[in-house]
Amino acid sequence: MQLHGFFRSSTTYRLRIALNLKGLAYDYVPVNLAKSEQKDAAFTRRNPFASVPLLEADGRDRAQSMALLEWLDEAYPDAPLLPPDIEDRYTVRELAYAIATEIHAPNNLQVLKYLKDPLGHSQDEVDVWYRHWLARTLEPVEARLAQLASGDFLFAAPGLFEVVLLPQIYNARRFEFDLAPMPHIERIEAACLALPEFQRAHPDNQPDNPEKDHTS
Ligand SMILES: N[C@@H](CCC(=O)N[C@@H](CS)C(=O)NCC(=O)O)C(=O)O
Repeated sequence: MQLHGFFRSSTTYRLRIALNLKGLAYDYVPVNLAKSEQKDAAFTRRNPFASVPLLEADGRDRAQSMALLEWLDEAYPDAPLLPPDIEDRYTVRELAYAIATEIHAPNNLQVLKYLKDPLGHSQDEVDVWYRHWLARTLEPVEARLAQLASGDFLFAAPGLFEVVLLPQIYNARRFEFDLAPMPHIERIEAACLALPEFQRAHPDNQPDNPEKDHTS
């Protein structure tokens, strides 16, 4: 398998965690979003959405991270990303898709760029926008977790929810979003970051991160 992605892309980060949790080996092919390589013709021929991640698997190019995560779970059912009970699967999807569609969608790179040019907003205004959409959905996610979760993860093992949550929390910290009032989210974050599958997937540990210590 080949995963085409960018170290800081939260949607690529989702795929790295899921592949690690499932124990699936992959080659990592960097696509430099800072140089707009996702818009190169050679890339858009393979992924017309001009975004990462792109996963080449079983001779087919696949895009769109949520569809990819669901496909991975069906194609490689070991270490499932969804729990066995239908109601628990519903809960995982409720929270994971809320984050994917109501935080990531308004906060993705092309939206943030559009706010600046052509709409003319300053970086400070863009940061306010970013934190607004984080709060708008992390608050109800935290409220749900207060009703449902008391352990290290939403259910017995980390799965689709944690795969989608952790990259958004990484971004929240980059944008100096205050997570202190969200103890359930912080508890799950800490438990995930203690696991090697999450550590290997972290943006700090990717070969295309310019700040990575390549001597270690
Ligand atoms: N819905 C897509 C969104 C993918 C996406 O927006 N990826 C970002 C990086 S996190 C990207 O490639 N952006 C390219 C751009 O903004 O031009 C998915 O879940 O895969």
